[in-house]
Amino acid sequence: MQPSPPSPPEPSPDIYIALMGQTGTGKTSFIRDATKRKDLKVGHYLESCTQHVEVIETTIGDRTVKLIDTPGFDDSGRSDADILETISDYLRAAYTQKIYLTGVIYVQRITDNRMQGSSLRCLRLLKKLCGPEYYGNIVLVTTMWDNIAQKEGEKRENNLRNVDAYWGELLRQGATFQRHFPRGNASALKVITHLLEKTPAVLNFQRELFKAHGVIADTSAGQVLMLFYAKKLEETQEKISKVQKELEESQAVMKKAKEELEKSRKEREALEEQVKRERESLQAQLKRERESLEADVKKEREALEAAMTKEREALEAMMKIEKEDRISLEKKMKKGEEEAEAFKEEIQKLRDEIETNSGQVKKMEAALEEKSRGIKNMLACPVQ
Ligand SMILES: Nc1nc2c(ncn2[C@@H]2O[C@H](COP(=O)(O)OP(=O)(O)OP(=O)(O)O)[C@@H](O)[C@H]2O)c(=O)[nH]1
Ligand SMILES: [Mg+2]
Repeated sequence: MQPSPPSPPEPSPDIYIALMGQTGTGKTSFIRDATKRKDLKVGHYLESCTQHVEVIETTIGDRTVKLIDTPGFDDSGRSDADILETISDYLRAAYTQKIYLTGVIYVQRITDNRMQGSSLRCLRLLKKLCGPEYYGNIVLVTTMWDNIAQKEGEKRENNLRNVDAYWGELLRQGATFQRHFPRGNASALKVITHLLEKTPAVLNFQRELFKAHGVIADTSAGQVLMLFYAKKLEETQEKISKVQKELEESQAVMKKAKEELEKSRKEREALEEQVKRERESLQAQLKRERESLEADVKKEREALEAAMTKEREALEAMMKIEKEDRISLEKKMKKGEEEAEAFKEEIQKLRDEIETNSGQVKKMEAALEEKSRGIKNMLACPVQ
């Protein structure tokens, strides 16, 4: 059943102050500084830390202050719609329990050198969540001053103050800003003390949510996100169409490549078949040639062997004849030698005879000489 709208604010004795902003801006750290509670978990590096709405109670003077820590927007692991839903659950419950926020502390890093889409969206959400009537209850707190040169920080702060879409409009309609610097209890308490003066009020979002029967999309904060998601959807759809077109183009390219692949596969198969056939025919031809060559070789070897046998036999016959010839020659030579020896002896004998004969001839010549001389002498002497 829809709860009846709460009657005009009856300030609860406790002070409720919500901290909002992007993830990692230092909301929980601010509460730690304000309450000196070291047990509160803060994030490390870029990871988001606070996941649920958490209420941390502290006492300032004689007042009980309940600081509402909220999960930061622009969380890489959760959508802004999811975060808004988490915050809206708390705000709805608070509204039905007649709990009104005395203030909203919007935390922002001074080190963010430009207001990107997410920072702007977050500021837009803040405006829609609070509504212009509530701007006076907002404090814009900047953190991380220890991470920036003073001059650069001041430049950025001025830029935030002077641009309507940033802080300009909020400041003109009652919001204030403060540096959380030097970082610590004093600076945090200064912000909270400032808000203690404020009158608790219903947020625009709580009112709208009540009217919209809890449908966030029907609230102006919801609309900010709807617009963002619609734009994102449009961008995504554009990307999808682009990708779709690229996909179709690459599908066409792939189809063509597939056809060409199929064609070359068929060509390769035909070629392989042809190669196979040629190889088989070549192998058969080779086999035939080898067999014929082997037969030729066999034939030639046999013929050669036969010729060799024949030649060997002829040689052997020749050698036999030669041997016989040699033996006969040797015999003849021996006989010749013997005959020569006998001839030699004959000659010697004849020589001896000649010698003997020549001696006798000489003697006969000498006797003849003697005789001739006697004759001559007889002839020469006058006959008396
Ligand atoms: N140097 C510096 N670091 C800070 C400052 N404030 C916060 N931090 C660091 O910033 C990181 C994030 O701080 P958190 O307090 O967890 O931020 P958060 O806004 O609660 O983040 P979510 O819970 O994710 O939304 C932590 O490591 C803090 O120590 C500051 O003023 N200066
Ligand atoms: Mg936190």
